[in-house]
Amino acid sequence: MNIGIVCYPTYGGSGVVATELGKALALRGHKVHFITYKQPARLDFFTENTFYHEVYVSNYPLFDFPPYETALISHLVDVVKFEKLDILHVHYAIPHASAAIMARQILATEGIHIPVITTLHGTDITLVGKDPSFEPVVRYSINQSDGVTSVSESLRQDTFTHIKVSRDIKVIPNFIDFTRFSKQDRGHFKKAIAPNDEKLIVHTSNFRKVKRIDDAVKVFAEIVKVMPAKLLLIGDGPERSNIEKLCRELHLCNNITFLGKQNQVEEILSVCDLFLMPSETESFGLAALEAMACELPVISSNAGGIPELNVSGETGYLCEVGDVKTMAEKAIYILSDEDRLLQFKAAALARAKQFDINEIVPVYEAYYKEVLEKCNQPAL
Ligand code: GMT
Repeated sequence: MNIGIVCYPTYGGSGVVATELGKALALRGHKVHFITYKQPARLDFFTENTFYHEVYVSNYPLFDFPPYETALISHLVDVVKFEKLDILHVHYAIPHASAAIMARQILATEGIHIPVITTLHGTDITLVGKDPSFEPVVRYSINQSDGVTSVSESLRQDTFTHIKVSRDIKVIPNFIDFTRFSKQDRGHFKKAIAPNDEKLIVHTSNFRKVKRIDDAVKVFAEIVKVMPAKLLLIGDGPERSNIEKLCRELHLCNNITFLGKQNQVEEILSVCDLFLMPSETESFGLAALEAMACELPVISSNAGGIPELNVSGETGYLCEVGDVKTMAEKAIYILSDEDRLLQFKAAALARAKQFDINEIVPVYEAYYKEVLEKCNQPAL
């Protein structure tokens, strides 16, 4: 198949899923065209069968807001036509779904029919999408897509509740590539960060309010009262300075390290003992899956789709959003007994294996075929 993928090329989970899916499809022999404004972060080396088309938005003094969506639509029309794409798969509804629908309409006037699949990732529904300034366009473009997937059952239900769409949505969960995410021997690194064999707690995110990183720091503040421990914070974003301030106020600067954005996050996860995800809302929790693949138990909130991944009492614990006290108690329970910790680590890995990329990518492939057949296009 000749597949067009539209996504955010940055570090966000939706861009990661889109890029890893595209790379996996390319390895399975499909031609995959990424159409974005910047080279996707994880498209970091040449892979056979992958192509990158940059969307350029020309600047004109009249534009206070450069019209990215219009430029994207024009580029989609161009790429679909000249690369003879069979299907367009857009990740994150805003503005990718409406752009693809508009491109499909333009192409139809030229007798070219391109099916559009929209994958919903989370905040495109739960935070941004339901905002009245976006909601009518989001609903229209979801309803008009030829196929729609969501990354969890929880997000599927949220889409019905918040956006009131009237169509079927297929759940295809996030996935993990074990050739990259698995526990690696990084003893020297562990020694450097935790010279006195401190327990290593880790959190990775894009440092947005929705991640409740202050809760992660407060949970850690309780842990460090009862055992030697360090907290590694990976990622960057608007909340970083607030969190740094909180660490200073709690006199925890010597125990907390801000590592910023990291490309080889699996190397760091490999030396850690526990992952924290106290998010306000989380459609799936890809960062937790990456941690579990590296054998980390997860203390998380029970928001959104996290319970579809983290099994409370087995792979970690689910707690109410904001319940720092219980999160800390459960973390200490897991960390204070070495055998128990090993048991949770093994269970986390076993659960992660249920989301192996090799199991999930064929589900996307089958869905492409189903949508192509529904649109009366030959499934190639
Ligand atoms: O908020 C983020 O972490 C980024 C966001 C995105 O769309 O880039 O992530 C969402 O998509 C991921 C991949 O499907 C999910 O695993 C995350 O749970 C989801 N984030 C939220 O729902 C807050």
